[in-house]
Amino acid sequence: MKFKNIPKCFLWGASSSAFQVEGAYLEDGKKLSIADVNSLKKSDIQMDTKISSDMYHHYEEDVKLMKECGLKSYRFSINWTRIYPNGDEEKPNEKGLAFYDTFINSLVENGITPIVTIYHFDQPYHLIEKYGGWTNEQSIEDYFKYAKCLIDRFGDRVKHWITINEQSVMVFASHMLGIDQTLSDEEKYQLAFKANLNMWLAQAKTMRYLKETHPESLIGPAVSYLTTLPDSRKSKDLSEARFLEDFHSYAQMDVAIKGVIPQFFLTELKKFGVEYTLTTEMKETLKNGTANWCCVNWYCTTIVKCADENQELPLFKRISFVKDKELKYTDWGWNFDPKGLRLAMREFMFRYGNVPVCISEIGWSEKEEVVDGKIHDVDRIDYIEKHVEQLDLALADGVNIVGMNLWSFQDLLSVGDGENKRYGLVYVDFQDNSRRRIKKDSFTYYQELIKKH
Ligand code: BGP
Repeated sequence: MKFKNIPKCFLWGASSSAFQVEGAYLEDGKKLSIADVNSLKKSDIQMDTKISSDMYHHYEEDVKLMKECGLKSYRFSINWTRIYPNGDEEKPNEKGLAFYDTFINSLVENGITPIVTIYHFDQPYHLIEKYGGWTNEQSIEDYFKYAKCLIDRFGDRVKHWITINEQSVMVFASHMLGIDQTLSDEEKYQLAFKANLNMWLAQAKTMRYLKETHPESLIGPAVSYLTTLPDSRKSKDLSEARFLEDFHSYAQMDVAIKGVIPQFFLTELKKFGVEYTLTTEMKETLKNGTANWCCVNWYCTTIVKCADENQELPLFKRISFVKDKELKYTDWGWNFDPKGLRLAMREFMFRYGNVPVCISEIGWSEKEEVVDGKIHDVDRIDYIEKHVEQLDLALADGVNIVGMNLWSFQDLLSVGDGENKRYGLVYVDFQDNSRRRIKKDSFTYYQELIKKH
């Protein structure tokens, strides 16, 4: 299939994050992150971060495969604990920086644009033990020191930056921030939303710094973009569906792009028992450090109905989630609903005009087996094709979409579901110590798609 509206400069890419793909979890000075700690708690039931896809030792082979596939971009994250193993050191770990230097160079040499996520769920665990991680304002400085170090070191070659991956996901799944899960819901929300504000401030400082030092570069968050549909035509369902999008996704984009926390967010926050005291300095930090592009992670649509009309309740007590029997779902409950993507893209344009938007994650998960040396992932191919079709239509609608990075390039460790939930264009044999790679049928499909465009 050839699509008409996709520009030649489109970043056809793929995506991953450090703790999900690298392995080498204590090598070359690296220490534990909260993502490692949470994964190690499940080591008896599923794969953990110790080896995962072992990209740390396979990156040359992987870059070769990326080049063969024709990728124009590769979105990956830097493992915070390779650079600042404890998070509070004065000087970075040179071995960690050297690893990413080599990796970034090999991407650039092969004509692949690096898209770098500064922080993807992996704050150094030491900072959580020491002062409660993001719930403490000191995190703002520790993150900024780390982000600045990356920008200073790699900014000559990296022109596409992502500050924080899926902040609102971490706030609601607050074990990802290291928040004690035995606390009451109210206590957890207090801490998680405090962390939310600290992350916004840290991000704003970083965006300002990048724009001042590298004005030609792009920087913004990767927002978990929920396209939420109402279960019925009733206005109570529609308004709660909209509200979930606003609260979960657009509040994050508003703060990053407009530099202001929207009032609807602050009003809703009170229902969680949380109130922000915003100083003039904080407001200025947000206003002076805004994004000049926005990345979004988009997988499927979400369907909700109003469960309780009492508007005094916090959002998650007012809604319930619904499954549409007519849609296809993965084994993990994520639907196949490509038209939702065009809706999302158009809505982005109506809110933020011509700000460039990049899909930083999109993908289809399956349990897969090798049969006669091959993996026939027909559903993934169908998923890619139908979603690119919708992107093409969104481009025709005028949305400034600059790229699409499939989650994921090679199979990796799923955040919640271990190794059986595979997303890759490249199969990784997790039973085999050498982590053998095999190209799936979707690899060839994507390769041809890129070539045609
Ligand atoms: C996003 C995360 C990724 C990735 C993906 C799939 O929320 O940014 O890190 O894991 O979702 O989710 P899962 O791994 O739970 O299948």
